[in-house]
Amino acid sequence: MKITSAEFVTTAIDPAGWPREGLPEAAFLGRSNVGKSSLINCLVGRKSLARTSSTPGRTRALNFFRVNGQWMFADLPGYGYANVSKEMRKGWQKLVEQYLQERKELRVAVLILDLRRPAGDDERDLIGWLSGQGLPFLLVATKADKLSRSQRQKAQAELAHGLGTRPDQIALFSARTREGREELCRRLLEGMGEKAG
Ligand SMILES: Nc1nc2c(ncn2[C@@H]2O[C@H](COP(=O)(O)OP(=O)(O)OP(=O)(O)O)[C@@H](O)[C@H]2O)c(=O)[nH]1
Ligand SMILES: [Mg+2]
Repeated sequence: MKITSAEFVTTAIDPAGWPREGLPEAAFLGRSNVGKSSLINCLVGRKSLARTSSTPGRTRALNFFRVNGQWMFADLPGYGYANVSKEMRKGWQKLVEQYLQERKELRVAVLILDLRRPAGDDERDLIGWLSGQGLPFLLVATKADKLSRSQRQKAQAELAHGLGTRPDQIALFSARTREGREELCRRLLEGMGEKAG
């Protein structure tokens, strides 16, 4: 199964704004500016479906995209951006936690990491929390293009160590070179209950 179409559905600031089409859904989450929107654009083969920005914290609401008329992708706001007030941070956290807890259509979460940055408490907490919820999740380290082959392996091992996972549980990805795209598509669609083919 290939991704052949994708369209923006809606932006939601609370549950009342979530789409009600009942399509199986994948959520993309991770630290602010890690490359969530770029990864979605790369997966669906569109340059600017999900908005990207060099200003961290750009995505402040949930954005939903219908893919192949069959699935929904949710681009979640980034967490952990230092330069915002406590109030704003709480608002984001609430938005994301509520979504992850209450969204019935959610089949799989994609936790996006920066291959060059060690995992922090935010990432460990999130993984612990997703595991606790029993929600399947994929770990993806993006911006792989910024490292050489030998640097990558080391970075992947370090990231895995910091997360308490095996290195091979972290898929390498680059929105710039599209490396890792096919593999992620396959695992993602599998996660949503679609046989890869
Ligand atoms: N070299 C490289 N740059 C990337 C890659 N992915 C994203 N970027 C850059 O990283 C910056 C942030 O990307 P976004 O996709 O907007 O990140 P985001 O996680 O959606 O950010 P927020 O919505 O603000 O949380 C942009 O300048 C992108 O061009 C990648 O794979 N390689
Ligand atoms: Mg974004």
